[in-house]
Amino acid sequence: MVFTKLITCSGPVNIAVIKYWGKRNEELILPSNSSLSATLNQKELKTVTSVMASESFSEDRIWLNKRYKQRKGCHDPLLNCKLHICSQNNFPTAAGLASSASGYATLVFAMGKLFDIPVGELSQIARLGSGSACRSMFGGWVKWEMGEAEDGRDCKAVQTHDECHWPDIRLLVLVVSDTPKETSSTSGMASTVKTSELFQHRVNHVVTKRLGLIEEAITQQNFPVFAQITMQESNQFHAVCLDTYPPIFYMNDVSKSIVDLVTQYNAFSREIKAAYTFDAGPNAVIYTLKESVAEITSLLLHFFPPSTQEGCFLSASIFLKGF
Ligand code: 2P0
Repeated sequence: MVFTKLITCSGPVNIAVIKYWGKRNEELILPSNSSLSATLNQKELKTVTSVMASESFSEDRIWLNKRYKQRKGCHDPLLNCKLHICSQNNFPTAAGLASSASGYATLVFAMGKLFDIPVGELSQIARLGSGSACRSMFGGWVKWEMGEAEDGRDCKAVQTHDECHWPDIRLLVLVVSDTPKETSSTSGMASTVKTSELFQHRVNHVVTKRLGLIEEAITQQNFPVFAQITMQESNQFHAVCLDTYPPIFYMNDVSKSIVDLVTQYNAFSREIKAAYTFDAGPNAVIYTLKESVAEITSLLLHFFPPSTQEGCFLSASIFLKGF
């Protein structure tokens, strides 16, 4: 009889409010600073991955969004099997929407099930695929602690607050462009570490302070404080990219218009009711509260009507359960 086993899993995207950018060890994927994110629910954005192990396969194969990718083998010595992996995102891949996080997290989770790896070890394995993937292994609010050990044993993701903690928080995802970015996160952050002085200032004097403040704001469900830090973090991350030599630009003119719109909305409201954040791409994520979703959505639709292709509203409502 030929041994065959198939596992299919889906996994979530996470959106950082304290950004990971820069590694102190590229091989072990040890970050230069700790980071913090929220894991989205899987109603709108997710990766679905199937892994099939079979003695009848002659080689390992992987398909990403229906395209066959040439890969080196990942032969498992325990089973005399080759693997066929099929992974699909229901959102733009490599456009700064954390596709590598959900992609690797889901793959590692599926492999873990296939080979009976204890769940507790999976986050650290996911990190080796893509740093931010370790945060997608948990639901709710997740901190990736940079740790101090050289071998990375204390570098791990932990849930700080569960998915029920702040029921009124919402995310709006605005797809500004679905074309893959020009500079990958991996090469971009390596270049930043080598060349940016602002990056040194950030990791030595800024991130730890902000991490403490935002964790407290989340605990207290203090949206204005949470939102201000979120926007300052996004701004500093992109400033660090600009301070990299040669500079890296992830935001475009539409992204900047979204920053303006949120800034004016908050000024007009006389309180901070929305926070933008941008990752390694032009697409925007807006954190807000349930009570403001309708107002912000109508503003966004007015200024960025979907028909013009310049920013389109994609999803609301945050997360729950990692898997
Ligand atoms: C984050 N980003 O914290 C930050 C903000 C992008 C900007 O994590 O080299 O794709 O595979 O570890 O995980 C993107 O980094 O990079 C990222 P690698 P990864 O979400």
